[in-house]
Amino acid sequence: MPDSKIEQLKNWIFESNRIVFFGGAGVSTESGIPDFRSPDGIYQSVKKYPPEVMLSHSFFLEHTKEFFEYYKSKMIHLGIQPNITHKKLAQLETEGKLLGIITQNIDGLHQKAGSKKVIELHGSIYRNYCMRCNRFYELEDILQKKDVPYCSCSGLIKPEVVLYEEPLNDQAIHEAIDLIRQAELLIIGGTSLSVYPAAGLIRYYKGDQLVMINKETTSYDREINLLIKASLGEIFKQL
Ligand code: CNA
Repeated sequence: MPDSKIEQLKNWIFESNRIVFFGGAGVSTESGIPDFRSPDGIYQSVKKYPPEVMLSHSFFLEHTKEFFEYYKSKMIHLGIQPNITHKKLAQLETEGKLLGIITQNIDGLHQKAGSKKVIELHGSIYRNYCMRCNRFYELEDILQKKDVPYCSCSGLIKPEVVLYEEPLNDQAIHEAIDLIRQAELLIIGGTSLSVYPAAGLIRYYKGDQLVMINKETTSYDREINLLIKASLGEIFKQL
């Protein structure tokens, strides 16, 4: 990684107090949570159906037991800790430089690292609701219930995670657009930018300090002002 790229990024971060971070599953791989599309990602481990099917709304309703088996084994990782990227981003917010984080992740690690303004485009494993009476359940409640989790009212409990075929939460979209529009420096990291409409939100950025830190190429690479093809941990430990 050329030093000039790191220096450029450091300068932009030093000069700005309107930084926004837009991230995906690659932010958490260095904490030990596999992403979808890396060579060792979840896509490679699936035999029967791809994640888009297993984690879809119709599969949840029609094959609820199989859905929860898959969901619990692939999407829930206990005892995982934030890594250097989560921590540095939290620190930048504390220093008044970072306006907020927009994440496609559902793992809650940004909040665990101390970040306050986190827009979770795809929800969180930590929030679960009965589909009948709307009662709230913790993640532990879901894990304690064998197979399919049911509420005391006998309604089905659904994780507040945006499944394939489901729309994003309106408020999350509006907050994300608002944040991106305010950004002077937008850092995108650890995302293949292939899941829509989330990926399309970066189109709302109109500045000229668009940074991408990703291990692999994405279809947006040509539009990036500062493209850093590396692991996030390697870069963030130098910031
Ligand atoms: P993705 O499509 O799997 O892409 C991840 C991208 O990150 C790839 O381009 C990788 O090359 C890159 N990458 C992986 N590790 C690193 C690293 N250490 N440093 C830099 N780049 C890295 O994941 P997206 O987030 O783009 O796809 C969106 C899906 C994945 C969302 O709906 C998520 O909910 C879903 N997901 C979330 C989690 C999580 O919450 N931790 C885990 C797995 C999947």
